[in-house]
Amino acid sequence: MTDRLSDAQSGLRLWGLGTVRTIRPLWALLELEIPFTHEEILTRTPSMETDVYRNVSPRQKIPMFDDGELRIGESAAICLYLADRYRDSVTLTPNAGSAARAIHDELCWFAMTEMDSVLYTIRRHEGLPLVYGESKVAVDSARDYFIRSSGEIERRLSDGRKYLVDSAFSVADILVKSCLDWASIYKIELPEASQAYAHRLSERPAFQEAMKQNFTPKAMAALAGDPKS
Ligand SMILES: N[C@@H](CCC(=O)N[C@@H](CS)C(=O)NCC(=O)O)C(=O)O
Repeated sequence: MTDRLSDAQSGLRLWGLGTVRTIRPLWALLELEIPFTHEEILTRTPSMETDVYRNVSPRQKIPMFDDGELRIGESAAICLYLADRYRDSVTLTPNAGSAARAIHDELCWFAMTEMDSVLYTIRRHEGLPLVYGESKVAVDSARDYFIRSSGEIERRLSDGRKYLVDSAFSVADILVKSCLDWASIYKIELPEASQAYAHRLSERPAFQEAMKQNFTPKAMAALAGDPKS
């Protein structure tokens, strides 16, 4: 990216692409069918190091998101904000205060703290040894822990439901599906209902478009550690 920001058609701007975390808000935006500007910030490349991006994300992380004066990070928080703020024609969260919302939010927290953070242990101690140190013990125990977490998702899906909450696609599905896909990249075998669920969600047009926009050839090269290509 250059220091010149692209012209926003709306006040909505998503910063970052190319990772499991960035696909979450991108997928939510595409489900909601709202226009936004997408800035190509790629992790561990010089695009993270510009003054512009340091100003956007002093903690130097993607994704980040702007809506006018509002600027937030954290992929799950961005998805929840989008779902609550832009729920005119498409609904991605149950109503606040409902039992369905409580279960929904439970699953969102579960995805982030019992799935995402565990997978990030594998990423750090197997995929980024020069930055975080290599640790087979940490990686092996994270893999076991993830298998235990995925058992909880399997239990919830065992009655044959299509989506995790209330027969409707939601942010919880975005977060959990992204973690299941991430686990598959690490060759963690998913139980049967979880596999079928992840496959079903892959058929959503917004997911397929998000995959295309998120995992561009340049982003894939950056992920593989070759930011120059
Ligand atoms: N919990 C954050 C994690 C954000 C995160 O760690 N992003 C990674 C890319 S997936 C990143 O920016 N890494 C750069 C770094 O840690 O230096 C979220 O879900 O948004």
